[in-house]
Amino acid sequence: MNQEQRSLLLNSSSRFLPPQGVKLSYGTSGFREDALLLSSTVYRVGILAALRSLKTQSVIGVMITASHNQVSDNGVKIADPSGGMLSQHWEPFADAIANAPSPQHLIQLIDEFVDKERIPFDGVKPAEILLGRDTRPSGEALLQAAREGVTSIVGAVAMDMGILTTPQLHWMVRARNKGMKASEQDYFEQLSSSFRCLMDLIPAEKGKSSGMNDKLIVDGANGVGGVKLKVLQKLLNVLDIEVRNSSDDEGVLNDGAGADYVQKEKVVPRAFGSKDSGIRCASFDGDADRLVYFSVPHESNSTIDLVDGDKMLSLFAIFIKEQLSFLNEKEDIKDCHQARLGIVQTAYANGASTDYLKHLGLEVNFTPTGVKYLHEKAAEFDIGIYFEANGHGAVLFSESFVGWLEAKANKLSSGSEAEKAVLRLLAVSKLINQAVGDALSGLLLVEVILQHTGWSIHRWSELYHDLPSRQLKVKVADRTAVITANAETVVVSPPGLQDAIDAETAKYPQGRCFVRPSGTEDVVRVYAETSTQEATDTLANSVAKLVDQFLG
Ligand code: NG1
Ligand code: ZN
Repeated sequence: MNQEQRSLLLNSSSRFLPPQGVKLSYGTSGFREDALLLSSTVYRVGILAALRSLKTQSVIGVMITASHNQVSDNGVKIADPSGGMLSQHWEPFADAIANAPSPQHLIQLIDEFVDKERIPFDGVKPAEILLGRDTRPSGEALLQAAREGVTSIVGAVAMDMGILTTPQLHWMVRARNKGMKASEQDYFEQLSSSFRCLMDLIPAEKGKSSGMNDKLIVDGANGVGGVKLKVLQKLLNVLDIEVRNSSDDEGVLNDGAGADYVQKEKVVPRAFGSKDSGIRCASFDGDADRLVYFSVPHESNSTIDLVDGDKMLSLFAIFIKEQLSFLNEKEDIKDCHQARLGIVQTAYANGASTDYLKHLGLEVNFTPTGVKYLHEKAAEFDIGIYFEANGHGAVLFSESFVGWLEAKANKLSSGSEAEKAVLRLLAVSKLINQAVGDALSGLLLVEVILQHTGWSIHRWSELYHDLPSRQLKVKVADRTAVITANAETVVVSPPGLQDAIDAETAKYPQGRCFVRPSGTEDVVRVYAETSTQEATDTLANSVAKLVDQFLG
């Protein structure tokens, strides 16, 4: 770095001093904290984004959001050139600069990293960063901090893309780097045109004959998703959707609403109740990268029948598998046998879903929690479907497979089953956000598949029965003391804890239980599954006590 660059950094970083006594960590999905503590972190992530853009000579994204966390929190994460998460190889640098105690330390770290990574400053394209934020009140000021971080790198340009869902920002970064149209309007048009294409390909005898309740009610978590869904709905003009808990309502972001609440508590979000019984309902999280469906049983006021990410994965897998089978039937396109369909889950996937998917003859893989791991694994297949039980997931198509489909589309006889299957698969590859899990695109795919199969939400929910499960959070002195292995299913440290968990779990038939430190909250999470809800709750509580004894 030259003198001009150094003094620019020194000047601006002295206006963003880090909070005292807080250790920040990039975590499962960026930095998250009380918003009041975050301005120096966000400013520094702005610097990191500009360096990443110089290094990759591509557009980089910075998203200001804390997803499902309470409204007083906020967070920041980076979208890499592909639209995916920041390369894990840069995470230690993110941690180091976020925690640098003074501007001098910060500049020294940057200097060393620039040398180590050979980040080019001269004679290269200047850094270009897209900034987005969700609806949190702290977002605007934090976005300014990010902008100051970006522009403290000489020549770097920051563009404020405004209030967006997290997946929209990731989509824009990916589209920009592919030289495609990348505005918010382009996003909406891609989703709506591929959705329409799938609707037009629904077999005549299916569709409306299902008797499924046509109306869909969506809980927007009082975040950004409900607002954007209303825009999309106007473009589509075919779906009957009522949006509740949209941020222009009275409610507080994620407070008693949203996908995280609905999935973990298994109760209706606010503004829903017995009046909605039997109707198909869905819930977004605060930044609309998660989606779950649910229905309210007739006899219920608050409990729900949850249709989680695992069941969404199963629905998508059935549909994709069916399309691939249409291709395989056709003699002249037998080469499609090589199309590899892979499923990716985490330890939080309900055991019944894994059994069901395996029973369908699908290859099921496991990774640690966190989209970065799931996405990376799914990208190894021609079509990779990944979902977390909490509703974050996507259907990824490899570029070579999309190329193969495009070539086939031109050759197959018009109106044949094989041609329709190819066109459906191509439409899914455009409808589903290829950068990151996206509640808006996921919702459209669910809606069109339900119409395609003629299934109601109840028929869908009956694909298999979830094993009773329970998730608990335990506050401990230092959650980083918990170290896990085997896709987070085994605790390696503190010693003795895993043996104690095993001894407890062995008391229950079909018992499964694991603990891991959260990457987004200051807690250790406990997950338990057995054959009855009562036993599951007892197991989860006993293991939570063990965690407290070992780490409290
Ligand atoms: P942590 O807090 O690391 O468990 C949570 C979710 C993840 C993922 C991230 C990112 C659970 C159990 N964990 O991570 O699956 O979605 O948030 O938002 O739901
Ligand atoms: Zn989210």
